[in-house]
Amino acid sequence: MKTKITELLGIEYPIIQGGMAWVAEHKLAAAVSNAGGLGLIGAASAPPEIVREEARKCRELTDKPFGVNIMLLNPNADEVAKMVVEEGVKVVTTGAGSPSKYMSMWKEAGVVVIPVVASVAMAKMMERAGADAVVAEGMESGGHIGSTTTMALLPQVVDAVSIPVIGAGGIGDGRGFAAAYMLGAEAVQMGTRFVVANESIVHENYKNKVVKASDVDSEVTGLSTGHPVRCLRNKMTREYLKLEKEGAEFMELEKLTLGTLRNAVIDGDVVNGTVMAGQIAGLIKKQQSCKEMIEEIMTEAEALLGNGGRR
Ligand code: TUI
Repeated sequence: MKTKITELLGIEYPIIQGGMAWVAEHKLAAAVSNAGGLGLIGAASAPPEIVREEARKCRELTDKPFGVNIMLLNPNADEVAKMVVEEGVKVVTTGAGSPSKYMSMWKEAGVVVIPVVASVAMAKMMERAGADAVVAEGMESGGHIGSTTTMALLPQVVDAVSIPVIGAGGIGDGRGFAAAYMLGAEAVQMGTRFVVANESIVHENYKNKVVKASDVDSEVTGLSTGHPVRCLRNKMTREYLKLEKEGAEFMELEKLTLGTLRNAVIDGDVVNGTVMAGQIAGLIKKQQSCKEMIEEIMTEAEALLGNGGRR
């Protein structure tokens, strides 16, 4: 399936893997790229040298294009932004803020820049700043989110900008792909489905929690602090939401979440840890290779789209 995004990125299928903190390391990114999608390394809060190593290891595992996601709340974001240029990374996506100040450096280096946005205003700003495409991410997504759903956000962003738009948030299978395509997306980005991939290094406890989740098992913490984060309900979210309701201070809430994504992803603490996942977790029932996932999604989507988008 050819779209503006497969052409722009030189990839086979219009499927991008989200740049998830701790989860999106080189093995997952390389597996997605080798399967014909675009794999991303999530720089999250890692120091630049670690991200550099990850990019180098990814290049050893694939000769296909891959990218790096830069989380703009990262205090090391400036250094990571320079590092991607030094390493010749071809694609950069950004999250949780505006990458405007890096844009000229990246464009001069020939990097394809794809900011993740959660609003029409931000999408327009990114187009003006020179972005090659944007990911319109709805609040169904796991992790740090905006406040508009994918169904409402995606077509409004598509109408507001001339650059290609990638849909994200709540997409987990071929039906979701086809729906996003119908709303004008040139590709989709998925996170939660890839969390449970065979090639994902995520702890088995975390994968099991995603596979067992139902449609109503996620919560949004941090609405009061300005950093809303969607994750699966557990002891941590119950305590967090209770404290938040009681009007707890920012620092008291921070104590509950600091370092706890790592505890969940790496150590498998799904009780006190932060188990970031999207609302689509309820749809994700099996662990497969990235190749199987991508082929299954594309086969289903192409059948639906070839049939006027009806099941
Ligand atoms: O960035 C994400 N998802 C993330 S980042 C992350 S790490 C983290 N952990 C705890 C607290 C905060 C972050 C986990 N998941 N998705 C992309 C995304 N970007 N979603 C929403 C946005 C966004 C929000 C505001 C993009 C731009 C924006 O602009 C605000 C501004 O600067 O004007």
